[in-house]
Amino acid sequence: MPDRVWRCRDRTLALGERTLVMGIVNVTPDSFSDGGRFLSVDDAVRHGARLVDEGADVLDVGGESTRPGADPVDADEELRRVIPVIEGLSKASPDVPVSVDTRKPEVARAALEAGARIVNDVTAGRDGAMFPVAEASSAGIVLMHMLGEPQTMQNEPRYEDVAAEVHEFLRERIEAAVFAGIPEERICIDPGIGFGKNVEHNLALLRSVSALRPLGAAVMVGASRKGFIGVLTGAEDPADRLEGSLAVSVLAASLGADVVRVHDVAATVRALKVADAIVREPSGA
Ligand code: PMM
Repeated sequence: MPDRVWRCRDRTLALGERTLVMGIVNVTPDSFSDGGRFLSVDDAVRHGARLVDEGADVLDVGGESTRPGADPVDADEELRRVIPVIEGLSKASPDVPVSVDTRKPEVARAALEAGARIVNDVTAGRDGAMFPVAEASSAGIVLMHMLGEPQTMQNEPRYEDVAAEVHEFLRERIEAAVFAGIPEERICIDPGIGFGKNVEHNLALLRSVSALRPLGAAVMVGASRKGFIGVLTGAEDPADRLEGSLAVSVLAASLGADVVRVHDVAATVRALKVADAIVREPSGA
């Protein structure tokens, strides 16, 4: 038996045995690293199915870019982008939980009706209607830290102690979700790498991933192809940030992350097979 689980409607993901991989399916014209590549429904569903073949444990479908400076998208447009893709993926890969990356409760509700099993909310339930939607459907929920709004979050973000402040925020959001009736076993927390953070903030948060574990929820890290990797490696094109992204996934695994959210699933799964073999205790040992 796994020591902990993440419950997402009728699916229970075992935690602690190996690091789970959430594959990214962005259906946006402007996402920072793969925006515009998967705009047709068929293409997006094919891409998601390929990520499943490559070993993705979860697929995350997003229709609103949250890259720094991105303009908000209205609910109708977001629904038009994500619902057919979620329906297609739920049919093509019924065993793999689909997550909807949205901060709008009405989009989350429709996505859950279309077959999604997880709500990935980059605002951690800032809209008060989000928790009731997740509660009513027994969906899994990801609560992520973001400082401010995507349009302005990278304008000189400031913290006294970034790790302490982000951890306290996530602790408070878990408490709020539990108060709204969502059991801890359905919650995953995420420090929100790149969301209102400079390079030093991101590095401090990554160093302190293990401190998130005692909060009780599953822990996710999403750093794939992000800007700080470009700064550290000189890779301006996000597609050239694979090695840096793998370094983060491997270190996140060794620091106790349960899930990594990535674009490059095949390479990440291979890297994690080795990392997990080193850092995870074999069961029964
Ligand atoms: N990053 C992005 C979007 N959604 N969700 C979670 N939980 N964690 C993240 O780090 C995160 C996210 C932005 O990256 P993308 O544009 O490549 O999807």
